[in-house]
Amino acid sequence: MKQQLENIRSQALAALEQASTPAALEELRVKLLGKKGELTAVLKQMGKLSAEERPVMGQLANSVRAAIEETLEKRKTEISAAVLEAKLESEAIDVTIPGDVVPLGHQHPMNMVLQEVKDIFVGLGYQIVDGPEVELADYNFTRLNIEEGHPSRDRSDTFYFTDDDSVLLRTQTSPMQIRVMENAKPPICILAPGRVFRKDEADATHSPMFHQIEGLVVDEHITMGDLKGALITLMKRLYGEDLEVRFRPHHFPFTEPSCEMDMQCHKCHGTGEVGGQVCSTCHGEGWIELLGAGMVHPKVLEGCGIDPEKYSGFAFGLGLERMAMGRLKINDLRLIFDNDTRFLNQF
Ligand code: 2U9
Repeated sequence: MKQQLENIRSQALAALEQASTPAALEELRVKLLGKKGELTAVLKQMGKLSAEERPVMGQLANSVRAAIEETLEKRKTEISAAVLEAKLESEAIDVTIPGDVVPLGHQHPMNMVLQEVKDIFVGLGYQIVDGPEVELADYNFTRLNIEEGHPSRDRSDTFYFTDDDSVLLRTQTSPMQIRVMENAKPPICILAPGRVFRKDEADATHSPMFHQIEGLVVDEHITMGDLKGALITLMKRLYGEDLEVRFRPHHFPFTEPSCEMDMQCHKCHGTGEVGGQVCSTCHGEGWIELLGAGMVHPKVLEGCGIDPEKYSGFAFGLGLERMAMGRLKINDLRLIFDNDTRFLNQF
């Protein structure tokens, strides 16, 4: 029995030293110390021993069990340290590896130009106003001195909601200025940017929805000189101080007198030709149309309860898409609405 116990001890210690996983250790513990284990099997034979041998073998058996338990504990600690070490090794993060680049978006080019124009006017003391896109024909046409039967009221040009043509998608942002004039006393100094809608087929220069920016200034002693000052300031800030502009007489029902403002063509510098050919940018005109403007018609002021004998005002309107096309050198309006990132990423 002594030999048996010694064999168990030496084989057990060797096996424990070789075990390399927690599962292998547990298997050995059951095999060596469990109820059906090798040591238990030997102890069961103790009864057969003489009274002198029993305590000696008992002591030996205990020391074998203690040696096995001690080695088991030692290996447990060693193996869990090795497992942790391997885990740390495999999960180590190399903080020097460059990160994945997340593509960042940016403002739509239309918004960039809108923001530029708004910033310029806020700097000049204008308030930005916003209003409904579904409007009354009264505000969109009548109050702006656009009489019944005027071509811009035509059903082929305007999106109406009602059979009596009284509710529509606004064709200009001007109804917003009427709403302000009805409710506020001069001085009025506002900028009304927004979406407008006209029944246009989409092509390189037309879209059924586009953006306008309109401005309105009403006070005592406002003159055409104030109008020119504001618009020349806007254009020089947008296009640079060297810009040459001109004002041409025009007609709008809501302003009197009315004018259009052109800038000198940046391609041909006003000559209308480049290298003996007709300039492709201004089609030989030498000038590029920028916006319309004028002194607010006395009838329009009066209709909003503002005395035209005491007050005068100027107004202007420009198409934002047209402005952005010139500013960003885009030749097809549809590019602005397509939202193709290959186009948008160029800005
Ligand atoms: C009120 C009184 C007058 C706004 C004006 C224009 C001239 C003009 C066009 C520019 C290009 C429309 O988008 S476009 O097609 N607009 O030429 N707009 S004066 O005049 C107003 C506005 C409101 C109460």
